[in-house]
Amino acid sequence: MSLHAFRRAQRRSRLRRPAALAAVAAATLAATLLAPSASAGPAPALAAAPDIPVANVKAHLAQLQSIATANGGNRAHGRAGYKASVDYVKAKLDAAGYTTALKTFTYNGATGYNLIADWPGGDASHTVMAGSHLDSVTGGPGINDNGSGSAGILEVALAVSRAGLQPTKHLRFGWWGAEEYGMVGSKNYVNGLSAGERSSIEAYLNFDMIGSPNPGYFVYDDDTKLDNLFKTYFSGIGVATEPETEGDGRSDHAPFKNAGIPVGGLFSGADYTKTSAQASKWGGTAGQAFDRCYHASCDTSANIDDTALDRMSDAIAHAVWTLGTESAPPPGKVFENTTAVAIPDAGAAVTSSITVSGVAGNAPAALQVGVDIKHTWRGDLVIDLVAPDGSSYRLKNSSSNDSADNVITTYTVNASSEVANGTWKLKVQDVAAQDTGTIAGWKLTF
Ligand code: DTR
Ligand code: CA
Ligand code: ZN
Ligand code: ZN
Repeated sequence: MSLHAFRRAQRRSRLRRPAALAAVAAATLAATLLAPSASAGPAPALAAAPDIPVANVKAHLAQLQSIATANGGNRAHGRAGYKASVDYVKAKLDAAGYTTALKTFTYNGATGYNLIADWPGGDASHTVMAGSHLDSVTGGPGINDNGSGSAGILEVALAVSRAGLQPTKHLRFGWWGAEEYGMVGSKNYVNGLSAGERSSIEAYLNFDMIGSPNPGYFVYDDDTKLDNLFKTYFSGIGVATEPETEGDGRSDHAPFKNAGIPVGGLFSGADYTKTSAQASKWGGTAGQAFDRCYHASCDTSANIDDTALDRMSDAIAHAVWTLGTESAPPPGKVFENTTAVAIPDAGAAVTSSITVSGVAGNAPAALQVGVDIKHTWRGDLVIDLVAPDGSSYRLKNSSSNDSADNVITTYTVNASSEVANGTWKLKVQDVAAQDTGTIAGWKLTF
């Protein structure tokens, strides 16, 4: 192996996620699927979200528990219990009037499944999405992790149907496969989105563990608007919350965030220990994990706190109703350049220009800069926005350990001190040897 290839292999191997995966056993019983309940006839859309009956959520969990029990004790990727779980959720949604799609992928020699359900109607260019991973670990039924999130969003989706909700925005729900192996299903979904499909998803809400037996109330802190939406809801019902700060890469919101999509979500805690300060505000047991059965065989339907599951499910409904019925913002003026520009490896900066006209006054304080750069090892890249008067705004610094490919995202720039009309430039420089790429296109939205 040449030094060049060795260096590249070394750089790449440094960040690989160890994935010692058990062989997939095949012997299973066919799970008996319940006849899906007939959804109530359409009712007038409700202004505010309805209460989500926690008994309904627990009934879904009972079904997932039965499926695991009938299939070797788990609902893991590549096992019959996972596919039976998908079939159960899909049947409920089909009966409730959703447009469902089963998207397959392969991981570790086994077929994985993502289930996507679209509620017909709403402006598809403004899509609000809620998702949960449906797979368990191989070592248990995964009722809290993550039957709870899966059942919570399922019941909210069914409540949308029961209400005959006619949202201004398009509602989409997703159940992910193989999260436990590194967000494999959700990464596959996001990577399969076109630039237009990506930019149409204006919020992705993730729910992974929402019924922990010694619960906390954690709100993802990745996006101010979505963060505040949940914090305000919980303070309205007198429940204190804390930011979820365990790290962005811990669940299926990560691929969406990496693609520049605003993300939010809720979490009731896993293997970390509840402090006495947390116990004083939330109840439960200090010095004990939020979920002592995390990734264990005891993560059964008995491993759920009903109050947490109820509150979290109601919060999900509140978010879906609120975001889904917001009036869509007036479309901004978009200027785009889709001429490819090659980026020389470890070479001089290159630019791509957009001439803006017909926009009065200065650029906005939240100028949207959509970037589509195809480039392996994106850590090599430094990216700047250059205003017509030559002022430069740093969008991305280089990084020695960002091994991911491509920069496909939307930056928000406070360009309010710049006159809008004139020629704007996207300036890109590859500052490290070996990997190369191209500016595929970029756009400005005023
Ligand atoms: N990684 C998730 C559980 C998990 C652990 N920390 C967080 C933070 C935010 C969401 C989820 C999690 C799993 O094991 O599925
Ligand atoms: Ca409820
Ligand atoms: Zn897990
Ligand atoms: Zn999980």
